[in-house]
Amino acid sequence: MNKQTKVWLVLSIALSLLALAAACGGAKAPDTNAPTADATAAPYSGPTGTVSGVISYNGTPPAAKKIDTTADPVCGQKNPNLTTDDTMVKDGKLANTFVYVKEGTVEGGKKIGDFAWATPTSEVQLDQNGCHYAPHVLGVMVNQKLKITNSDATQHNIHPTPKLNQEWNQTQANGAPPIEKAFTRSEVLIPVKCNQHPWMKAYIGVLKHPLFSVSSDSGAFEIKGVPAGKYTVVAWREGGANGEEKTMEVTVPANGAAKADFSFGGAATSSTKPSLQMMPALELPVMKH
Ligand SMILES: [Cu+2]
Repeated sequence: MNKQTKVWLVLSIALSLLALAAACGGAKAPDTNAPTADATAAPYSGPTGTVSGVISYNGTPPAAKKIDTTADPVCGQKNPNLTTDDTMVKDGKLANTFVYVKEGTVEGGKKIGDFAWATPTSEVQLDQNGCHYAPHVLGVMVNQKLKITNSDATQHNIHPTPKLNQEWNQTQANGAPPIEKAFTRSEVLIPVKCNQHPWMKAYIGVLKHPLFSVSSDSGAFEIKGVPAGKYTVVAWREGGANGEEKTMEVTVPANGAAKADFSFGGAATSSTKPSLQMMPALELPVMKH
């Protein structure tokens, strides 16, 4: 055996031992079930802009109907003028429209889902007051805490009916402590009913990013902190079996603003399509904390 052969022999034995040590637990085998984007996902740190607009309602909105509350006198006592709240229009502007960034490309070519979006530590509140859900339409991030309170002297039974998340219903008596829940998957939107009062309705949009908003009583909405880029923005409102949605392409400039005015109602419904409620809004990697 010459000197060169000896060196090779020693080297290959050393390498074999190293490989063996790694296989025996020194190095961890890659977890094939882990979302691939998770390992590299970092928070977005580039320039952002806003998406804002006003939601209009064309034509005469359906008149609010008085709700018969005789089934629960407590509701009638506290809220004698309880009316339907599915179409809230003031001066031609529509409230309770859920607007969100659905998909698109961040400047530089990445997607919204390539970034890690931290779950807010703040909770979102859903109150039952006057046998009515307030707010009527709301958004939360995946795994963000939803705090449900009962401000009424009667019992409610909160019952979300999701298609992608876990369904549950829970009784909340007068004076009972808040119920805290969270949704683990993105879903736009989850209808919420009350098993005690059939007229009570709320809608919860669940997203893996914070780029959503709900139009106010004046129809206005604003989504802040949108990474500069090009996106499809969706406006959803309740109505029909699964709601009604409209989409718009917007370009968000760095440190600038993009306008996204939508209109519903009236004759201008040709571009309206039924919302595919079972479709996840945007699948982003699951974030670890
Ligand atoms: Cu109720």
